[in-house]
Amino acid sequence: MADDCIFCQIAGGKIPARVVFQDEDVMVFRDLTPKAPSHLLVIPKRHISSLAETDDADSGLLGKLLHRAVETARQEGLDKGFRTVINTGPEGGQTVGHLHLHVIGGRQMTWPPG
Ligand code: DGP
Repeated sequence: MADDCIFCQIAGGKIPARVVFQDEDVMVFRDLTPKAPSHLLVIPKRHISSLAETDDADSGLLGKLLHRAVETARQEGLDKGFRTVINTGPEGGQTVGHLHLHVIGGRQMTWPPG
């Protein structure tokens, strides 16, 4: 847990969020500033600052996060499709320094995202 990390604080129940799923390793909650009708964030409860900070030992956890993204999309009824995004580092557009996977859907997505 990183004391100054907003997602660690959400994972620890210290600040509120609209949580839709959690188990011992993973939490899913609604994005504060949704970019589509469904916009959720899948995070590891353990502090990992970005995808670039993961290694082989994290393979199981990364698989769990991806699987949870699929389950989240199912729960949201995104049967026509959805987008998963992991922004990494400043040039990747990452603004919160705790690994998170966006699950976005409920409208037509365009490519490239900009
Ligand atoms: P990124 O740019 O990939 O680092 O996305 C960070 C996302 O986190 C952004 O879409 C807004 C969301 N966010 C930031 N602060 C909070 C918060 O306090 N609560 C929730 N639910 N979402 C947040």
